[in-house]
Amino acid sequence: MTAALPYANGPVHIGHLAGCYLPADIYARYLRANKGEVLFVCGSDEHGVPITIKAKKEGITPQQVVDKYHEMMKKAFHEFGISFDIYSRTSNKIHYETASEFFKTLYDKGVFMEETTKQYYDETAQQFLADRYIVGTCPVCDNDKAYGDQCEKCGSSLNATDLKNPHSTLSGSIPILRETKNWFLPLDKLSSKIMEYIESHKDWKANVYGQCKSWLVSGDGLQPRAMTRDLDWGVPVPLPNAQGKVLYVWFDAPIGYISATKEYAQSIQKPESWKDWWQSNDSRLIHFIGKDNIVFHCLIFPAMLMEHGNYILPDQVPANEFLNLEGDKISTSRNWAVWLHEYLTEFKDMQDILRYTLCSNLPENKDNDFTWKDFQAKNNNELVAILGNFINRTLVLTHKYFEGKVPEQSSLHDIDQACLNEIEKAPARISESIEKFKFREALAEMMNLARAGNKYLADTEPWKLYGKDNDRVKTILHISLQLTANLAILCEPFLPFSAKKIRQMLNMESCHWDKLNHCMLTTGHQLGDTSLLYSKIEDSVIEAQIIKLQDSKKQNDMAEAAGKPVLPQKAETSFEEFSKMDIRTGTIIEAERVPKTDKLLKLKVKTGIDERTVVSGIAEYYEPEKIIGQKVCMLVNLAPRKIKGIESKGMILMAENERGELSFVNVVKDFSDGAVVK
Ligand code: B3M
Ligand code: ZN
Repeated sequence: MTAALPYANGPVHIGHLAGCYLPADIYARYLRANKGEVLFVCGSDEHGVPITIKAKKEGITPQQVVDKYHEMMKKAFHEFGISFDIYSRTSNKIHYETASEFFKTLYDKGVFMEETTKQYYDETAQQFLADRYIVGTCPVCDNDKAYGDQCEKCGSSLNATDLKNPHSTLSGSIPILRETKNWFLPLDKLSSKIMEYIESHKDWKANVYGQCKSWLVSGDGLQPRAMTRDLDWGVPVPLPNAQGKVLYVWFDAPIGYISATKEYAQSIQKPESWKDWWQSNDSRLIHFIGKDNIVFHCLIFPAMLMEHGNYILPDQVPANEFLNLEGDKISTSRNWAVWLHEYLTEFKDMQDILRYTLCSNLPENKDNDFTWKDFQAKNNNELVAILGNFINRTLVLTHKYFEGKVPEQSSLHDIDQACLNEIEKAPARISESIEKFKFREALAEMMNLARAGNKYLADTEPWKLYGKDNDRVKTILHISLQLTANLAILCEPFLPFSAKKIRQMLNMESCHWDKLNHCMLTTGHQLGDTSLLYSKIEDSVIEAQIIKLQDSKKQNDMAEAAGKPVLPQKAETSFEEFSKMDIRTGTIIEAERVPKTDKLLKLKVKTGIDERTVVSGIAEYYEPEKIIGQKVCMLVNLAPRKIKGIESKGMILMAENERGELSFVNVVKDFSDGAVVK
């Protein structure tokens, strides 16, 4: 199992977690508890233009950038309980060797086309502009911030020369084309093989399979793609006469999965055992990624593996869509994110609450939203009120009545039997969902078991029976404890920190899911000490986070406005043209919203000439009640227009700033209506 290697150019945020690391971790933990043999690898992606751009921005070397962020990400993942068997990095010696060897093998087999082509070159910066060094308009979707290798909006994989209006991100200048030699993977020729491979994976998630198919068949189909770059940061091309050239980051990065496995194999003193994972037919390769990485994992990497010949191919690629934050796209550059390392310090020992909120909102089939209010609600209404409440009541009552020893079960009522049935059915239900990569559904099934427990206690009310029917109390708590024991195991993939705590409170070991049943704890078993699993999150905590986000939005808007040039002057006009405009001062005397619109107000204005109706698009900035009596300037001889069925005669003049905010324009002296503006 792999999770996408994150670029070591910034810290991890919740979008990354929801995109692939959390689902991958749930799956890995599930497999370990069920199937036994799993290796979960990841590491930092330390090459490519994102790293060198960051280095330039921070005024440090690329190596310093990757050293900093590699350590930071590794630590944050670990503290969040992402259970990689190894977290490696692509600047490792073993990775250089593996990637070079892989390239050489393809080269020796004659897979590459060696071609001299024209590539963009920045004359100011004196370098070729690979990938993210160049931005322009996507030929597919018209996004004007597409990169030289990919459009992040529509997901198309691009060559820099496909972009319209290309310009250099280094100097802003318009690049020129200059000849250079590179090695291309002829995806066009491999297209039918790739198609056959994709066709054999109709079991993939619809979003993944659909994207792959559309790339294969739309437009001109797959095109040859350069696997080398004219750059000085990366794995050097292992050929003579290739000075100043490195492997394309998307060539070397997926090979990073293989080198990470090698590093792991060495660390357990079985250096050859990496082959058991990568070159053996009884192994299964699963890539967890975000949707922007689909093309590389489903088409290009498999093509590389096929052409190499000695590797198994990805069997599943459960890619997720994107997670938004408070309704807005998460953005590193705009600091619109919840950063994992910050969360971990601000919410000490609360990893599972974030894991729970993210898991229940995973963007499995479509983009989804994270909000702090929802985070609070998930904690207070679900973790505290259901899971925590059930377990706490069960344990506290057992300590209170039976000195913390599992009481014995006697004859069963229907309600007990129903509860035992729920316990029996839960593992299969959860497994089934996890195996289909439906983690939200799986989490809901796990919580349904806790809900069943909560309801069982509420219905049987053992606290009312104590002293009257102690056998009954014993049976009820016996069953509740068995349910708790099952939850301790079943919640582990989702909530590993809670699972550990529950096991400690129950004083029990972990076990495989096939050992689960309703007799996990023997009668008389001594429980450990009890403490609360979760506590309520107060409004003030959530408000502080929302304010933090709003602050970063304000800072961004200000920075954006400061950096935004004012609109250039319009083309020349004549006094004669201008004189045709009859602009007068006036006063708003009535104002109301135009029904079913967000922007429009219907105004009545005294113009000095008459009183007339004007429809004005200012409702986002002015409330109708507050503008009665407002002095305005108005173009009175504009041809009347019908807007939403209302005849509008004239136009109120407004000033608009760089953020699109509107302000009235009026005359500073107290002139009466009808004064001419000229
Ligand atoms: N580093 C892209 C990303 O972080 C890339 C993934 C590599 S996986 C082999 O989105
Ligand atoms: Zn696009």
